[in-house]
Amino acid sequence: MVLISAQPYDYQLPVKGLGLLIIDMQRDFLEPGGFGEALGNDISYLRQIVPTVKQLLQTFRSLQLPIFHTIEGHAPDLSDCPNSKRQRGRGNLKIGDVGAMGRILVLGEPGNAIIPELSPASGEFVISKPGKGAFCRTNLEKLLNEQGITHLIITGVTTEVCVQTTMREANDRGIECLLVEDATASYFPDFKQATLEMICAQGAIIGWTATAAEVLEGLKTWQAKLTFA
Ligand code: TIU
Repeated sequence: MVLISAQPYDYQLPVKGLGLLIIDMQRDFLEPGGFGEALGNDISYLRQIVPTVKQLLQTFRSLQLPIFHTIEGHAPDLSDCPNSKRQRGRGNLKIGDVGAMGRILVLGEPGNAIIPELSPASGEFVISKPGKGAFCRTNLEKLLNEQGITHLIITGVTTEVCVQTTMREANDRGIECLLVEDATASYFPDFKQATLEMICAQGAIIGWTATAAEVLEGLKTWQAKLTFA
């Protein structure tokens, strides 16, 4: 049995069925002129996690484990964007308006791309999603089933919006989820902290949290066990 030292108690790694989920590390949220900034947010908090997410991405690649990237975005005709979502924020720029990186939160626009540091490699899955949760109107559930995924290590932005919503959706589908504390970020540090605490409260009601170092340590042991099994 291989364990990751985690909150609220150790997370057990499976022999098979582990995947990495990277949520919405796209220019819209992390770069100036995108949706995040249009909503009045300070994007600098989000940039801080990039090296840590990259380290996890490279580790999962080296272990040849499945990797899933999500992108929040809408069809160019906005047919998948509820008017309620479009009207929120009351910023200068709404979803679909032309911003510094093309149309805000529209699929295929320059701002909708995953940041270059974390660009998906061939063989990795990219799921575009119209909602905050990655299971809403996507094929993610089918894809995870096809890949035999039972356990997800989760990273990305923002902690209390798309990450938490997705983790709750995954948990309800029976997936054992661990959110990496220093590989997720919010525009609001207090919201991030509260999210980490509420996820693992009540004996891991939604799942586990651990640092990237704890996850990497667990994966090292996991690899060694499999190699010599
Ligand atoms: N605004 C905000 O905090 N987040 C989003 O709109 N989407 C995601 O969290 N990806």
